[in-house]
Amino acid sequence: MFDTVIRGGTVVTAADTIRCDVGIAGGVVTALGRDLGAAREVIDAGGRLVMPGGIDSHVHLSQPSGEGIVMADDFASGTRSAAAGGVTTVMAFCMQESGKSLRAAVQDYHAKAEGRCHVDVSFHLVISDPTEQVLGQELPALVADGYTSFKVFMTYDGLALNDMQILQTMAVARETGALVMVHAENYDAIRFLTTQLEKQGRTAPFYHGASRPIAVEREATHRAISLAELVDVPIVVVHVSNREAMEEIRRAQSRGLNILGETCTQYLVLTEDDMQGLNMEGAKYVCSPPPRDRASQEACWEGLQTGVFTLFSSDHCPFRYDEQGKLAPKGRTSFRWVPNGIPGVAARLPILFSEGVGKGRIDLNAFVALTATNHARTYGLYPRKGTIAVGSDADIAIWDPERRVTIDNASQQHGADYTPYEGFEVTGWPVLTMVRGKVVMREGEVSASAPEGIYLSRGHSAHARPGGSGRKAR
Ligand code: DUC
Ligand code: ZN
Ligand code: ZN
Repeated sequence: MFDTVIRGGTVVTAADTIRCDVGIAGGVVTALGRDLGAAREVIDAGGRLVMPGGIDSHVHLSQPSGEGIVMADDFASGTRSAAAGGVTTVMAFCMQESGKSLRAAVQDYHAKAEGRCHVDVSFHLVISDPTEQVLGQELPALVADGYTSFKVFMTYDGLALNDMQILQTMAVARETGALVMVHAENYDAIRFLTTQLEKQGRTAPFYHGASRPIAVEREATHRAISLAELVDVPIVVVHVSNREAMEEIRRAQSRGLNILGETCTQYLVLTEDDMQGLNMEGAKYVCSPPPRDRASQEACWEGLQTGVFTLFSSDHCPFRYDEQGKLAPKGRTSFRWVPNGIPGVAARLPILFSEGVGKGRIDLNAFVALTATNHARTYGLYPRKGTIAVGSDADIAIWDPERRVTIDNASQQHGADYTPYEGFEVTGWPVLTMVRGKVVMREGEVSASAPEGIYLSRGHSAHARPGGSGRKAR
């Protein structure tokens, strides 16, 4: 007897598209087949797609964001939004604050997440202060404990690491088999351009983009790749926004380097023109790197289609459009102070489905790979997560591929008071989200019962191993 059978749907994985039932017991998939037997609950999926729940490996929740600024989502609201959008696992950044220990940050984040998550969660570590103690003791111990990925920033006051620090951090990743994610923008170039723009009185949010043009991202991407090559480690260049950075990654890959690329929803469907004439309201679109132009959108699609980018994420980093967020008093004096980031964990899958699968840019199997399977492989969760197979967690999203929805803020169910995708029309929508066999969202209603999401300790990335694997296996 199954706990649940999902009957009559089309099951899609990164590899296959098959008409079959899914049998679930004890929170895992126990059978795939035709006319599966009795179950306590039967879910009719006739005419629907049955896909692995989305994994969003790039999400910011409850992150310290500067004086007086509060992130709009904590683990409760952020994971509610994830469930609404067909996502069953989110990987959030656990931010080390300068001068503090990494272990303390991890404990802090567990306290924030514990008992509050509607979907499963895991943490990447953000290394902002790579002291000897952090690199020599804390980080190796944390990797051994299942925190197998960390992010370094090449820009931002209080976060930017210099090249020496990045090399030292990458060396620890090499030794321990962890995966380094890189925010690639040139810090000094941004500071120089920001100062110039301010001198010219160009302080409105619109000028945020001009303070970090494509060359800023391209140069840092090239440098990050070079540093990784020197150390012989794989890296993920995250949130890539344009052709030049994409081609740096492509070139590295064609040279046999193990460089991974990620792009995000905003780089496919937003442009800098969305901020034209908006004055302060342009702050709603301020994120880094900034969305660019139509040609950049095409380049990001090309990256997804050709395998240069294997990860498609939201970079959900939500702030309210009020004085605790985008309109913080300092932020009104210059774009320099506007918190960077936009919400999008619930919009990611419908937008990629509609614009990608619906418009013939990618097929269904690529959709699953880009939104679930590759994230699980890259960050050490596969095959428990990221597929529908016997023995895998029953993390499933059921989609109505024909449903037409105009995205609005209410549909996102996040803590922000706006969505940058307001009015965007999609065809295809997740109608049920299941985490480890439990339905957490049905027809937009996120379950009101106590959240049962758990923390996931992770293994090594499929792309990394202790001792260096900066070159792709031949
Ligand atoms: N980097 C992120 O990864 N998210 C939001 C802002 C940023 O700079
Ligand atoms: Zn970043
Ligand atoms: Zn981010």
